[in-house]
Amino acid sequence: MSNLVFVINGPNLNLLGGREPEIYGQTTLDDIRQIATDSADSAGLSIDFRQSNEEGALVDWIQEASRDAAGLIINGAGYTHTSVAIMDALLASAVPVIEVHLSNIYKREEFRHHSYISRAAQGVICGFGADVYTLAILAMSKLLESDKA
Ligand code: CA2
Repeated sequence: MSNLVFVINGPNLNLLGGREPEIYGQTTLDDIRQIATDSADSAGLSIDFRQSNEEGALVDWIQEASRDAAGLIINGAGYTHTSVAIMDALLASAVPVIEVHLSNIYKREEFRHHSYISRAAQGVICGFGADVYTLAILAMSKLLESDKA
């Protein structure tokens, strides 16, 4: 089985490190890419880290991950709370899915408490800032190890 894990990021996460640092911190998406790459190296995984502001691109990438990768980590950003299309793509996916959010979505506005992605996810990690990506990679490596057994 391949050791490739897709890490897919949704809309506006390209703005990280600029506005709203009180919610999302000062880490940029490029910093997170580096953190995730280092964590994957330590776990013996390789990652393909992507971001798009477009729902259709995210759906295409989920389908690509299902064909080509061993697992998928996703921060759907705003689409988490709205997108049936992303949920359907994830439900059709053959690989394990872990959902991440930088902020604790349950401590925020009511509309952020519902996630379409969670229906298709093995687990959800939120509220620990950029560390959620490291935690998700660790969780994914354990999942993939147990799948091999
Ligand atoms: O906490 C997260 O990771 C979120 O997925 C981030 C989304 C939000 O809609 C979700 O409810 C929770 C928002 C991403 C927008 O990121 C920005 C970063 C800097 C400045 C403005 C937006």
